[in-house]
Amino acid sequence: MNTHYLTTSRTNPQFYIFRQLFCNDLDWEHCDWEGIQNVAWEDFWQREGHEILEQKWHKRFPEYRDLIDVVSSEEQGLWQELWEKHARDSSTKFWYIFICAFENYQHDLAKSFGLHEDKNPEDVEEDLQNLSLQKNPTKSKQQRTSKKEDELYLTANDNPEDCDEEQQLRLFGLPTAFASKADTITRKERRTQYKPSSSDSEDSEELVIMENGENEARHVVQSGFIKKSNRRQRKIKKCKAKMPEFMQEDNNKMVKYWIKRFSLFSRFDQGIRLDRESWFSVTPEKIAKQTARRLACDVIIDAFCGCGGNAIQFANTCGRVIAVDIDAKKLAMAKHNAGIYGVAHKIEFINADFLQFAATTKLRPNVVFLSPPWGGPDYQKQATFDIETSLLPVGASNLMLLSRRLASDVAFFLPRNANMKQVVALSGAGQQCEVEHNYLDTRMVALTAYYGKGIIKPSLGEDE
Ligand code: MGP
Ligand code: SAH
Repeated sequence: MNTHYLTTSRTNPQFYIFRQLFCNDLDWEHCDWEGIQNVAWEDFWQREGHEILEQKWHKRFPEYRDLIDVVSSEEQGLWQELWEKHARDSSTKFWYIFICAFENYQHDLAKSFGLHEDKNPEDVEEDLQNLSLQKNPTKSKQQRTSKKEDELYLTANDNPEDCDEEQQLRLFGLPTAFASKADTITRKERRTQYKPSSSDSEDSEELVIMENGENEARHVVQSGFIKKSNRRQRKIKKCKAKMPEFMQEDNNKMVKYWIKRFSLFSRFDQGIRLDRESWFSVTPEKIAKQTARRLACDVIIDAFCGCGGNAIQFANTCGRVIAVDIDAKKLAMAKHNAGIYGVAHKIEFINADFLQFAATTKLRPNVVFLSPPWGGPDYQKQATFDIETSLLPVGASNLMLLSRRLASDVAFFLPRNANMKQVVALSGAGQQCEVEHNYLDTRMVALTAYYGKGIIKPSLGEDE
């Protein structure tokens, strides 16, 4: 298919995680969808809600900082009311985006288990309505009925600040009379008091509209199909002018990675170094942080550390990080990048083939983390990615066997289209694994599978 959809890409996307325990095939009927959804929303809003509210507030009312100390107490009360409304409205907007991600999660999961979910776009919309949301009036009936299976993927323009007020309201399926919008949505009340999160310091709000010929079907932006434009060409040209020379070849293929550079490393501008392979392999910072929170321990081995996306975050949560890579140049970059995050001294960099290293080392870490090569961006060409035949340097079972020689707790970073039956089978007979599906905005980036009693979290509802 050669149609082109435009996608909006933000450099500081929202990060949603849907997690679930598996011990065999997906039992769709007995999945606790509501529980998964609630936990994921709570988790997201606690992690990012405070920062989102603050950012949007200061953007909307830049005068607030100067005024608040000098206004009368009566005016302070009005500001307080305005803040509360802002918090309510913002959580409503982000709830909507979250729901799109959750719908996509269900769809992605069914697909990765080989289940054919016969939902058409109308059903998906109906589900959204059942979650007490209104239909999005910007999508025409024709658009809805002409979508192919893959295009069920829901996206939302999640940067309301970039639209005018009326556009925003339409986008979220809300009436355009401002005062009544919060009342229209009868979703469950959500908490709007959060712990501040230690999120990325830079938030370049650069919004770039780009065309993606390879994955067009997954990138349908609800606001519509936009024709190729000179504007787009100009933006790409502007981007390319800033990119390192080695990224300029390849007919614009590397532009999308450049655009998301701050999502890969929030400190990108402080001199982060990446080679070509690492540009498309590095784990985005928000995901790496989450994995590091989950795998906090005394000693961890990052078996395929590349330019350090994961290793840097492990250094913040683990006592000792052993970072292995077969490519000495990447290791040097990883060390340099770790210096930018002030954690180089906490990481031991080992230039080795992990297969040999694992077979011979006397080290016994608490956890082994595996993020092997998936064969480049072409991994997406397989409808279902075979983790036994397509991972490098060897299949998943072999990597698991080698890793389990070192530790019983092993985590695997895998493609979003990984065959889930194979992912679950890696647990071993009668054992469980926990899988986190990682979404940046409404799109799944990849999944993280956890094996071993020491790192699996109890299932929803059980005590943690
Ligand atoms: P992607 O699919 O290339 O990016 O990789 P995106 O933006 O989802 O692609 P699009 O074409 O759909 O727009 C998604 C993420 O997977 C990357 O950010 C990396 O973290 C991870 N990743 C991709 N590859 C090819 C590899 C790989 O070979 N090894 C590892 N460990 N991670 C990879
Ligand atoms: N998680 C990393 C990216 C890993 S990409 C990050 O976030 O930055 C996969 C890495 O595996 C590449 O850097 C590649 O050099 C390395 N690699 C490939 N074969 C290997 C092997 N046999 N042993 C160790 N590393 C290997």
